[in-house]
Amino acid sequence: PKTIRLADYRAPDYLIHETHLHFELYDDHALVHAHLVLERNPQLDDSLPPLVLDGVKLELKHIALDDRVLGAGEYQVDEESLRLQPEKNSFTLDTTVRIEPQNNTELEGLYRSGGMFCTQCEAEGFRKITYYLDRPDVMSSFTTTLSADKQQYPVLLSNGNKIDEGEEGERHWASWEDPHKKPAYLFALVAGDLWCVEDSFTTMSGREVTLRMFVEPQNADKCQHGMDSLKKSMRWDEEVYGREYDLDIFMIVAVDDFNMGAMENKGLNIFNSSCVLAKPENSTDAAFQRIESIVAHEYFHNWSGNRVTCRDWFQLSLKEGFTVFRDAEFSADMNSRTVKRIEDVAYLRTHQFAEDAGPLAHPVRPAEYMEISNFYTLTIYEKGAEVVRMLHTLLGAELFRKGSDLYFERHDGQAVTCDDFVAAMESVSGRDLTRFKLWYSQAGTPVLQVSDSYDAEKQEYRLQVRQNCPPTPGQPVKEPMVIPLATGLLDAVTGEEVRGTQVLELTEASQEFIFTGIASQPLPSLLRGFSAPVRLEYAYSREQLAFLLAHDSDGFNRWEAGQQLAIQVFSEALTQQQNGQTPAFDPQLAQALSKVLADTQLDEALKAEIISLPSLAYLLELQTEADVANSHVVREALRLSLAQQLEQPLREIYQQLREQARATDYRPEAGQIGRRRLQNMTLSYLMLLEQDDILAACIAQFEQADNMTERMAALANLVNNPVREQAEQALAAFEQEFAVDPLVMDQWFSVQASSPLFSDTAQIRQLMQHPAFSIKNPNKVRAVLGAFSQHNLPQFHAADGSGYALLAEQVAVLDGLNPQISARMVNPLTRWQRYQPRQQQQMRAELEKLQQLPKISRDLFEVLEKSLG
Ligand code: HT7
Ligand code: ZN
Repeated sequence: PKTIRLADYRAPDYLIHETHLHFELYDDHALVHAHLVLERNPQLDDSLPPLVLDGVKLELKHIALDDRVLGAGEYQVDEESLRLQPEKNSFTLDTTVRIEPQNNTELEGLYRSGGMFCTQCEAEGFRKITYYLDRPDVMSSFTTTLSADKQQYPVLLSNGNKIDEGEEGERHWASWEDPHKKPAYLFALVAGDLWCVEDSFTTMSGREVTLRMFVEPQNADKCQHGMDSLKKSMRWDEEVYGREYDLDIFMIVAVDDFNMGAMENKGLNIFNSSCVLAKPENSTDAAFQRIESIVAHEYFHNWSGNRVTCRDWFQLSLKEGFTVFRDAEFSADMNSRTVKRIEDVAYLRTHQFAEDAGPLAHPVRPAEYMEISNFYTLTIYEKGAEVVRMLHTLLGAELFRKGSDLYFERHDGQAVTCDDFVAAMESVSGRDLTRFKLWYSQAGTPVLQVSDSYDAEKQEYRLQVRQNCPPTPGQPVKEPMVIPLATGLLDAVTGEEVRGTQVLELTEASQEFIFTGIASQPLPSLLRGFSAPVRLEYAYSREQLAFLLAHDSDGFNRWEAGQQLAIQVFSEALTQQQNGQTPAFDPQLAQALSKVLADTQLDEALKAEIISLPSLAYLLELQTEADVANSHVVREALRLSLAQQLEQPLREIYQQLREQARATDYRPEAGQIGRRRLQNMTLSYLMLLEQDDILAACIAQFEQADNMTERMAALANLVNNPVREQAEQALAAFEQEFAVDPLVMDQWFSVQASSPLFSDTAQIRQLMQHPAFSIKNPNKVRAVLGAFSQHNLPQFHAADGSGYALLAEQVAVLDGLNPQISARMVNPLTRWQRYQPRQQQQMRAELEKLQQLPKISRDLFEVLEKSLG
């Protein structure tokens, strides 16, 4: 496979002004007729180079240039393209291709999911539908006609507005017109026997927009939350960004087989059913919140992605980073801002920092790739969002909004770059952001080393800050970045704030900041709200961390202080365990947490976050050589020790919250979600005590709760309990009740696969034999293999290497079916250098075996090559 480089970007030789498509859909094939109106790109010279259209797995049936059918010698077709020689500046091209959606297991292009036809064109799926200039800077108007069997496919959808429809015997057809020019990756069609839920939205200028959700009939009762989320998103984008929806209809379709979460096709969003369907009895709070944020994310793309799109795929974070920032702010406004930030930062630090420190590290704007599907990464999405957040912090909310208004105004209808986005921010602020843009081109997570000194005589407090960024593949040396360091100062005795949050701007490798008029040695609260995606090093003592946990006015930093305290206590015990001693835990942690539990000012959601220990994955990420087995043992021992020391308050809180839950009708709103989270967190601690009354309470919660959040938490606790029998009984009851619902069965799979006590590799193999499992369905693969390799770390890293072998063997199978998924699933093996020598060897061996696959995909090839070096 060849490497594509940003430096090689060239404007397209030809433009496509109009695209007229006609799809004839049949059970065993589809015919795609395309009529394209093309022109030599007027911005280039007036030569007529060959027209090279992208096309993959297409059987060409007909081709005509300006209505003249071409003879065999007049065009060339290979595995990836169709080449011909135009004779005029402006011309039309007609093609007909035959494709087989029913055999498309890659879920890219036109494929079948259950009984319906659907499409996924981002990034380069359109070329699997018809010959085209499949690149985002070619924007065209589209009309689409679909014809299919009337009974089997009563619903026929595409982008834009329906302009005509009709019937012909057993078949019918519908024509759609999209008034907005768009790149091919935003094209979509759907045909199926679908139930429609309808609502409407009045935009800020008073236009009425029809909202429709299309789902399989059995899911008709799971649409309300998605629809509510959509309306909230539409209102929020008007209020916060001044963005109004621009078509008369907005449609969402739920499909069961989907490689990612959802897709923002113009006017016709297609969703993985797990990311849009929910009802309280079947879906957890986490699912409700995920749906709210994904519906918002896809809707927000209508401006940040669709109206203003990317010039090329190197600019992917232009739309994804900005849109993740927008959806995070939306979720923060709809729920608890602090908790949302905590969740996002925990995720970023565990997973994106790991990516940025490994062999697959790449900048937010990569300079090269082999397979673009591999670049839908945490760096592009989550770090990209942090980069936008830093701009927001540096400019302030008002200027940032002006910058975003200018960006949309300047570039409406265009395909642009990350530089254009930053340029708009420069224009409105008058700032030179050249150095800031290093965030787009330099990979790796910067480390901030902070030290301080206090001069009582001068009443001066000084912060010394050094920054450095470790080498990453292809980037051995880094330049200093612009880093906003939000800082507050606390009185070290009373805990009162002596300096409110101030954003210190780092621009040099080493800098000093002086605070004057400080009456006594303060305690710094650094990187408030996680104002930059960096690793912060400051030598806090445990007492200081406990103090910050009790007093910091910044909720995020209170949580962070608790996490850092827990990390210190854990690390000390881990060293003891590694040296053959019994780990002992500093009681300061339990003392600090007991104060948190007793604090009547703190809300339940934040309490739940604060008493949660850092995940095993994060604790491993912090180690130079990850010691999975000992870390798991010590973390579990620490959890038990906390449960023992905090038993009384934990019991009281659990009982009170469970009572409250029983007395209240379930609603997925922030207050209730926080209370349930704390309730379930206290239960998981208490279950470690292995006491009969607690077990009975857990079983009662499982059996009696009217919502999936409480049921699933109880089930997870039973599955993670040493007595297998109870777990099996609960799992059997659950399976019987929910066997018909694939989304609930995904949770059933995942709760088992994630549990180190319940599932070793033999159990995982058994799960894969279950009739509800299918290797062709990405949700099932994620629920079993994803959960096993990412959440069940002790078993995945089993000493005999069986976890690695199982994953690699399944990746090989997947690669023949769905390369996007195989390249994602292999990820846990790719950071083999992080582990102990024996594990390194075992992981490497599996990766090397995969490299020998006779028909390896480009997706998997690229990941393996980067990982093995
Ligand atoms: N923009 C969408 C990306 C996407 C995707 C990419 C590659 C393969 C399959 C895909 N499905 C959706 C989703 C988003 O970020 O909103
Ligand atoms: Zn997106």
